[in-house]
Amino acid sequence: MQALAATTWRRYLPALIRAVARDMNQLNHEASDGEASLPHRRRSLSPDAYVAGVLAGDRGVLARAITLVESNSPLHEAQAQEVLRRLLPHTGRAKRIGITGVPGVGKSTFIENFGCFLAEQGRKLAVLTIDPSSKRSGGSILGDKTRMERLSRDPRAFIRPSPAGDSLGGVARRTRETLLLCEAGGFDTILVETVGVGQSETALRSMVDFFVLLLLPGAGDELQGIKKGIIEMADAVLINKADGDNRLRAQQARLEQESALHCLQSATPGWKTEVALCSGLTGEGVPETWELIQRFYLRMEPLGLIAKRRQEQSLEWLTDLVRDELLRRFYHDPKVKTRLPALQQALLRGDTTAVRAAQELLEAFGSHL
Ligand SMILES: Nc1nc2c(ncn2[C@@H]2O[C@H](COP(=O)(O)OP(=O)(O)OP(=O)(O)O)[C@@H](O)[C@H]2O)c(=O)[nH]1
Ligand SMILES: [Mg+2]
Repeated sequence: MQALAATTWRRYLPALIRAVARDMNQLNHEASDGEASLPHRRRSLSPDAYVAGVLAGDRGVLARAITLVESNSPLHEAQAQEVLRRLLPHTGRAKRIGITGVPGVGKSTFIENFGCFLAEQGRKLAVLTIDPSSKRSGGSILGDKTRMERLSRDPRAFIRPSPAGDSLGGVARRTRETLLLCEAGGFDTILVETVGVGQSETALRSMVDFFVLLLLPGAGDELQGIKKGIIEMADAVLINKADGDNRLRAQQARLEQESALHCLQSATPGWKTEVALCSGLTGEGVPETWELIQRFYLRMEPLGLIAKRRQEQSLEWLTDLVRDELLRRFYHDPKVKTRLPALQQALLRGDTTAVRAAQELLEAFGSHL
């Protein structure tokens, strides 16, 4: 019996050691990429150390710098802004690509395949998400990573899910800053993904150069929650899952989308939005998607149109930040808070007009500015 146990051990021990080593490796990987799950264990770094580490391509420091920009503490915010300001001269060199589509359209599967293809092409890839509903727990990080298993194990790729517990404005701001940190960290391709069900596509459009909309074949635009506005934002429409029995339906959907696009204004002046077929599952259409994106840059970059778009986006961002902060201050103002319920009631009773009520609130707010 003992001899049997010893033989069994001898046989399985190497496999067991390999499995434990693999898990430890994975844990280390998680710990460095998913820094936010361990925010209190380490001493904080100085701005110099953040800047030097990010520029040296140290992923652990990059992950910690992202955690810093995600922090809500005023002390961290001041530090984060200092780090970002110093890193700004090293940003702007990546291709910024946005990907959207309804839940289940195959975004994660596509990004896994597309990302691995890009890594094989020698590109350094960061994948970010804008998802205001996400819960930053070990579970969700693992969930994202299991859906992009191959990519998350590739040392050339860096995957960072959305911070949780924030408004869309908060998540979008942090994703923008994370994008800049990744560029300073040497990533030359940034994919930002969002679920296309609400306002987050607009936030995404305003931070990327090229915007990809994934559609399902034969699901009908209404079913996919696709509004004209979203199609108008796209630089490429990919009919995904164009494999197996879906092929014919996908070709049909492509024709329909092409004719619909004829009547719409293109998202980027000088670029005709293209419709193509692809399958994130089989990888068909993935190299062609990359060719399409490269063609876009080849056409737009020499004309200065990418730089122009980014400048417009920066100005838009400034306006958004001021508007969001003013709104926040307005609704937190004690005088506004006291008067608002009575004015709302008066408005509903017909005792005042919306314009007068707004004037009174703004006067109350302005009286002690
Ligand atoms: N046949 C086929 N199935 C696919 C393809 N891509 C994804 N799927 C399947 O579709 C389902 C959803 O895929 P995901 O990649 O998780 O979709 P998603 O858009 O990331 O979904 P959310 O994260 O929920 O928004 C999974 O069961 C995939 O296996 C494809 O190209 N072809
Ligand atoms: Mg997904």
